[in-house]
Amino acid sequence: MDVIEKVEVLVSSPSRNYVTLRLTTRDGIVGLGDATVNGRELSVAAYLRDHVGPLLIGRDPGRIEDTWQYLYRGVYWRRGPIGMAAIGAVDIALWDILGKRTGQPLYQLFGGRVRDRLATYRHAFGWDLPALLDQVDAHREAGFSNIRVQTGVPELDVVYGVTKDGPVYEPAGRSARPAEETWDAEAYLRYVPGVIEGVREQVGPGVNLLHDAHHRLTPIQAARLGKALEPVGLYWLEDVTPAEDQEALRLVRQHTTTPLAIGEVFNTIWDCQYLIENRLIDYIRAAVVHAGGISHIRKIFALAEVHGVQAAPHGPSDVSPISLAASIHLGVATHNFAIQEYMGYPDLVHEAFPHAWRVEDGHLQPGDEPGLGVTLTEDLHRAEDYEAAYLPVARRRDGTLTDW
Ligand code: EZ4
Ligand code: CO
Repeated sequence: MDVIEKVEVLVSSPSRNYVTLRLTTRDGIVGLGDATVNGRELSVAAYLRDHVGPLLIGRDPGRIEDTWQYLYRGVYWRRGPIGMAAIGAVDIALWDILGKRTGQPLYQLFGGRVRDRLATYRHAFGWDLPALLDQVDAHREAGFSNIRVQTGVPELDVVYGVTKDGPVYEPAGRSARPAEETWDAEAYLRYVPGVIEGVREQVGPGVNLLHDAHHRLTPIQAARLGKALEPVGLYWLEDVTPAEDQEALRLVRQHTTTPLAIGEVFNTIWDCQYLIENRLIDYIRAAVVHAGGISHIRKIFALAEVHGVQAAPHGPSDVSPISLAASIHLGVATHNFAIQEYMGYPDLVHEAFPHAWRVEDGHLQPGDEPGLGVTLTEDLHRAEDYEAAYLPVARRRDGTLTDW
């Protein structure tokens, strides 16, 4: 029996912060896991270093499910984003080790391919319709036919998903405190449907359009937006209301046939259970890293399959190329996996995490390297590069704190 001999937690910042777990076995097999929680990186790193790492030394890396249960059920104070990302990183790394030990890419260990290629969606944004259309066109020319469209709002200075200066949007800002943004739902609702209709008019019916409301609307506002967008025929409307108020989505559902997606902030199958079992959503957006790793998210996908809900994991730049790899392997091997978000990364991130997965003809491919097919470029993972970064906070016009 091989055993886990070394546990390393790397906090690094190849242009943005990442937390990476590296496990090495006595036989010299290396497994990588992603433990990044955007804006809370050091908490996961400490949880891994102080509490999880010491428990892993000497364990059989092949006992993946038992290790998951040990780290989850064996902890009285469980669940939550920090603990679940830490467990997720261990689980991803153990699957990586299994793949390397058996010489198989992970998708083979999940039962082999159910599809030739994995659909993905890209982000297009613009402060106004012409700027947004430029980005939509660029994605279409690059071969992508699923596009998330986010627009600025004239009455607001800052809007989620949109930057005024440059082609790259990154929500986390490097600063000692979160930036503060003003949010006005009525201003957003006055402007956004017209812009998305404008995009539809330009691109015609052959492009799937998505939109993310980022947990900011009340249930009845969300219902209004869903109804207003019905003529556009969205692929989905995402995160319309704060995700913890799950009954809110029943109200939205009663008013609109626009497909609903939610769940990027969910950590366990129990966060997803009510929405899935009651068929209140069409797509579950939990991510491998934030929902306890490969072993646990497979159970979420299986529950979703039973209830006709499709998997569509979160894939912003804060999900590292390691957990994106895990998601792509699952994506080609899971029947009800609809689409993988791919926000894309700065070049330095690709260099820091060389990966076998690739974009091909507007789709994702996992590659055929054993395990995840991701390695680390050691000298791009320097502890001294880490700098505190925060996601913004939002306030209404009267100063009340609201959901960002
Ligand atoms: O704001 O990942 O669908 N994507 C999103 C993301 C989230 C960030 C937060 O870290 O909502 O852009
Ligand atoms: Co989202």
